[in-house]
This record gives sequence, C-alpha cells and structure tokens, in this order.
Amino acid sequence: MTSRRFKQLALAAAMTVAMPLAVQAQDAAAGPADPHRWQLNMGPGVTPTSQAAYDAHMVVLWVCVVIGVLVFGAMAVAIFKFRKSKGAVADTGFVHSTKLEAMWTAIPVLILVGLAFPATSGLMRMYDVRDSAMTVKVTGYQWMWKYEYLGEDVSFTSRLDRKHDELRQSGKIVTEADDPHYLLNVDNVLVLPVDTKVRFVLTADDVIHSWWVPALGWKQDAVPGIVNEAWAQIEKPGIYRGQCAELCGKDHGFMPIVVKAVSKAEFAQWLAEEKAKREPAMPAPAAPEAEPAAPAAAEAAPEATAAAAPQTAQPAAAQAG
Ligand SMILES: [Cu+2]
Repeated sequence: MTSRRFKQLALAAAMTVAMPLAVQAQDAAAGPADPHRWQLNMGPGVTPTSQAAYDAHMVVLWVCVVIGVLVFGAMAVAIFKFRKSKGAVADTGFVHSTKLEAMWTAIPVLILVGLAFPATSGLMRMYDVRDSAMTVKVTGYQWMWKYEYLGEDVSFTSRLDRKHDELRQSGKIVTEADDPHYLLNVDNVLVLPVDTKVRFVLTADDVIHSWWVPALGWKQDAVPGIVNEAWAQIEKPGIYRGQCAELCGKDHGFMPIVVKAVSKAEFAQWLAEEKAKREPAMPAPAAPEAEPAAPAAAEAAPEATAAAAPQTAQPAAAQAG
C-alpha cells in the first residue's frame, strides 16, 4: 500500500470517528440517547423499563454467543478432525441414544425458561401503571400528535417542524448540514419532568398510529376507540426523539415525536407558564374565526391553520368528529 493511499485511509477513518462527535458538539438539540454513526447495539435508554429491556437483550445475546461458539466449534472439530482423508470411517451403528435425546431436549427447555424470566419480569413492570404522579393523554391524528396534561388544563398539538416541511417539499437533497435532526423536530415538544412516573393514555382519532420513543423503552399503539396505557420514568434530562411506528397514511413518516425531559422545578415553571398563556385567552373570543375558507382548502393546508394558533387550534379531524 502506498503511503498516500494509507494517508487517505487514515484520514477517512479519523473523519468517521470525529464527524459524529463534531455534529454532536455543534448541535445543542442533540439528545443523550440519540443514535450515533457505527452504533452496533441498541441503546440502554433512559428509563428503568428501557434498562430492563436492554439487560434482557444482553443476556439473550450472550447466551446466543455461547451456544454459537459451542455448536460451530463442535461442527468444526467434527469436520476437520474426523475427515475422510485422515482415515475416519462413519459410525453406522450409532443411530439412537435415549440419553442424548433427553439431553438435547432438556437443555434448550431450561435455557428458554431461564431467558423467559428477565423478559417476563420486565414486561410485567412495563404494564404496571399504578402509583403514577401524572397522566398525559396522547392522541394520534393524520398526521400529528395531540398531548393533554390531564387535570392541568394544558393541551397542544405537536407536528413536524415547518422548516423541515418546507425542506422536504423543496425537492432538495437534504444533508446533515441542513439539519442534523431533519424530519425529527416538531413545533411543540412534549415537556416532562425527570424522576417522575408519568402515565400515558394513548388513543387515536382516525387510524391506528403508534407512539414510539426508543429511549423510553416501549412503543404503544394508538387505536381509535381504544385507550392503551404505558408509563415512563425518565432518569436523565434531555431531548428524546421518536416517530410514529404504525403505517398510518401518506405522511406517516412525517409525524415525529420530541420529548424534552427537564427537572421537576423547570417542569412546574413551564406548566405554570403554559396555564398562564391559556387563561387570558379564555374570556375573549380568541382567534377570530379565521377567514371562512372553504373546508377543502382548510383540509389541504392544515399546517397553516395550526401554525397560526398552535396553542388553541383543534385538529381538523376533531372538529369534524
Ligand atoms: Cu401515525
């Protein structure tokens, strides 16, 4: 290899390692659980249940590694040590062994039972929504989310960042330089406190959606007419991104989720500010009934109406229903 070629390769390798770090350093909106380049394993997430899922996954992985080494090792020994050219003769008398058959049935059963323990205990914990400190209702719409802080009188819709929407319709080939979180930012983020058991109730207004933030460790279907439950106790402040995970129509890929986890004090302050924003708007006939646009036009450009009054706008689908 010429030294020039070597230098090029070394530079490429250094860039591969340094680029994600550089992007992370510049990007204030990067989350602690964001995936990074060349990431091979799933992340441990930021909740006790995501950690439980990660631990169960690692146990299974190592059990599989041990089984793989043993099985392929035995095959290698059989193939190379007992090959015909070395004078090996097939044992035609050895056709049945009750002892061996009992062993190769019992051992896998024991392994599977052993693996079922961490998986089942993790699942049972995931479904236990008791003793939660607050509840957020999540409603899926084509194509955005609505969040309601139950009992707090705070609710808003959360849809794809307008800038990203423009970029995606511009026909331009979008690169990391345009936005490191292209199609993953929203106008209104879901703010949650850390170290608090937050219960989610999830439903949908039109078709089935699925609310999924990998760092929280679960994904839950949002089904019209059905209320599903889940919970999360976020341990680290930060921004956690996700997406709709159920094919829900043409803009399924454009309804991201952003969760911003903040300290309890910051959350209380944010909630108070949100309530204050809403209160004075109540007595006055807020948001003069926009120009009586034709219903078809309103449907075609729901972004425009929501952007004009993101805090008060009700999703078009809700008004219709
Ligand atoms: Cu969806």
